[in-house]
Amino acid sequence: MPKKRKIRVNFKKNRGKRSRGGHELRQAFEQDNLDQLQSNERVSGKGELTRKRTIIAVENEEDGSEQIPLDVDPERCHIGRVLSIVGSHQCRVQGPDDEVYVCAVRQILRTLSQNNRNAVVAGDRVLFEPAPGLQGMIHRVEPRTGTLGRGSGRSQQLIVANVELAAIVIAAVSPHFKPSLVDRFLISCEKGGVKPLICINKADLVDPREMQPVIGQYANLGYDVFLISAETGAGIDALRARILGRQTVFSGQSGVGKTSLLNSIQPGLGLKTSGVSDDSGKGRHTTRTAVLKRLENGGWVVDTPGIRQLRLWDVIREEVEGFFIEFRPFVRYCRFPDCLHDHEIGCGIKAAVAAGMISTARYESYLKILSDEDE
Ligand SMILES: Nc1nc2c(ncn2[C@@H]2O[C@H](COP(=O)(O)OP(=O)(O)OP(=O)(O)O)[C@@H](O)[C@H]2O)c(=O)[nH]1
Ligand SMILES: [Mg+2]
Ligand SMILES: [Zn+2]
Repeated sequence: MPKKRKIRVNFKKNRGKRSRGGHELRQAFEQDNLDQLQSNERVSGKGELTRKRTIIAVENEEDGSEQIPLDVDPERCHIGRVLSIVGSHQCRVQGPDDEVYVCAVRQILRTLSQNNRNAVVAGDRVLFEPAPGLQGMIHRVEPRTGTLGRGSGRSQQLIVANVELAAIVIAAVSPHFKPSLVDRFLISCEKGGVKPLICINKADLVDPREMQPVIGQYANLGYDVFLISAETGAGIDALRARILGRQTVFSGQSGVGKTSLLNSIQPGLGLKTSGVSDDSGKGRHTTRTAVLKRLENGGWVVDTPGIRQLRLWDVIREEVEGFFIEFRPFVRYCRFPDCLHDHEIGCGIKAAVAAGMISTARYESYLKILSDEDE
């Protein structure tokens, strides 16, 4: 039996305000709410008029998301894909007619999401009601699969939804490669049900042999590794073939060349790029929001803003070892069943590191994640 939850929501708090666009749809929508309001107004004990209505949300058993009844005729709606979020209240949605609609989000969807920022995210499939002038209103967000998220304050922030692959991009030279950032990405991918690909860009700036230890480390763990150059095009064909017909998010530090890679994979995307600033060796945060682009031979790619650090969400200390697959055979040699492989004596993991059977870089990265420390 799907779980049901009654939600009391405030009735259109902003009802009195003039909507900026003021288009017909919004007016019709507000009129509907006014009609329902008559039967929902109550005087509370304090003598104030409270305007609330009860909505029954039904939980989706698969992903725990909640669905609420539509108060619009589904015939008037279309299914679209969220290309990007614009400001705090709107998004660009590609409709079935390939037009791009600037849509607002129904207030109840914001109320439902624990974190308003996740009410609608890039990559979402949504039911929206189009309005004149390529505008629209989003009434429902379809259940999400394949998400990439991070901790932000006291909640999770979803970077993108409905992707199958995540290209974790690092640079062979600058900006400096942070192993624990990559390992955090790998964990976030596993939690979100996304398959990671490791992309080492700027291969033109190094002797490929120098990259062998990093390539070997991730390849041995079973991950696909690509040594590529957006500049010369080396390795791009193989990466393009791998993501053909798939939904792939490109993520990593600022300045590693995510956007350059996408322009190289599909010349003509024309996404904006810029250099790494000399003084700090850091990127310039050229890409500001996640943007979906359709590949001409099938599939979608998502360019995302560079991130400095990735706080994991919903991972407790005891769980971290489970994401380091190469630790598994050695855990049973730990003296204490609850060993965190940190300061404990008689630790099978530390013995394996000392014997060269687990890479020191991965073990150090494990310790950093365990103590929630950055690079
Ligand atoms: N030598 C070399 N430079 C590259 C390569 N790929 C990208 N660059 C340069 O690296 C700089 C940053 O590239 P971007 O594509 O803007 O990096 P980004 O990862 O999208 O950065 P953000 O949008 O800030 O997150 C630019 O100056 C690019 O020209 C490459 O393969 N080789
Ligand atoms: Mg970029
Ligand atoms: Zn141990």
